[in-house]
Amino acid sequence: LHLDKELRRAIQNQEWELFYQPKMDIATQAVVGVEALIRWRHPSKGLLAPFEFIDFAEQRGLIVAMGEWVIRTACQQLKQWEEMGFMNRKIAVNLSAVQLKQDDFVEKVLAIIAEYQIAPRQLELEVTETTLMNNFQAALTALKRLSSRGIAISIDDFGTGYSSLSYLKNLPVNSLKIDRSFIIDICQDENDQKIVKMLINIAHSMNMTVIAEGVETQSQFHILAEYGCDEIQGYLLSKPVPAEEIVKMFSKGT
Ligand code: G
Ligand code: G
Ligand code: MN
Ligand code: NA
Repeated sequence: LHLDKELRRAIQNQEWELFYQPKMDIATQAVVGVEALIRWRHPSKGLLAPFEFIDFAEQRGLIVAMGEWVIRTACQQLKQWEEMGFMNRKIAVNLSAVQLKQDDFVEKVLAIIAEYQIAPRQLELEVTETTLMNNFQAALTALKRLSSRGIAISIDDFGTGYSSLSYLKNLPVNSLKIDRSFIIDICQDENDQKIVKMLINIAHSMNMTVIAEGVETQSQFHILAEYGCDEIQGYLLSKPVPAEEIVKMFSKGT
């Protein structure tokens, strides 16, 4: 009950901040985009991570307003980066199943990118297999419409949910994010090596790009480069940081 009241106040006062974690293109070694990760700047408890409030916000439906704020703020940020000379960067936002089920979700996203004049390809929506399973038909319909307008769709935490391969077959997916549980031991574990190679091959054969999550070491980076992985994300590059820190990682004109 307490958290409910606090979250409603947080929505009123917009006590949110977006942190960003860079994604690097392996071939060019340029930071090509970021994943937006929400934080709650709580007036007395300090900066709260998503695990402390996302599930609750979903249960109460508050995730809808919060999620719209995330998409709007991400688009504002893209505009701001362009004004600073950093063109064509991409921001990925995480979606909740509750958002995808809203009848007006697609219209809202399209209205926001039109308002900020964002090229649809600059906005990427990350959905997990669990999110998709929650209401597959609604998710499929919404994602197909967004994809047909050019917005990029990626499957987050790939390989940890159910029926992963049927999602690839039926959904308009642009990229797969390989879950960090397959990356953590990739230098030693032959099974992880085989799985990651297989995922990269199947994704490429279906014209999808592959992002490895949770890359923490140079050795992991090298093995992923050797396998032909497209992008990496993880502490090797940076933990999630405020927007000002990300700008230092961009290079102009690329
Ligand atoms: O660093 P981190 O603790 O931020 O992220 C934890 C989890 O919170 C991630 O798995 C991510 O999917 C989720 N998350 C972060 N930001 C958002 C958001 O804006 N919306 C939703 N639905 N989930 C988010
Ligand atoms: O959306 P997703 O579930 O992938 O959320 C990303 C989460 O993973 C965030 O909580 C982020 O802080 C965390 N994370 C990002 N990079 C790394 C990493 O290299 N190692 C570990 N252990 N966690 C990471
Ligand atoms: Mn994610
Ligand atoms: Na993830």
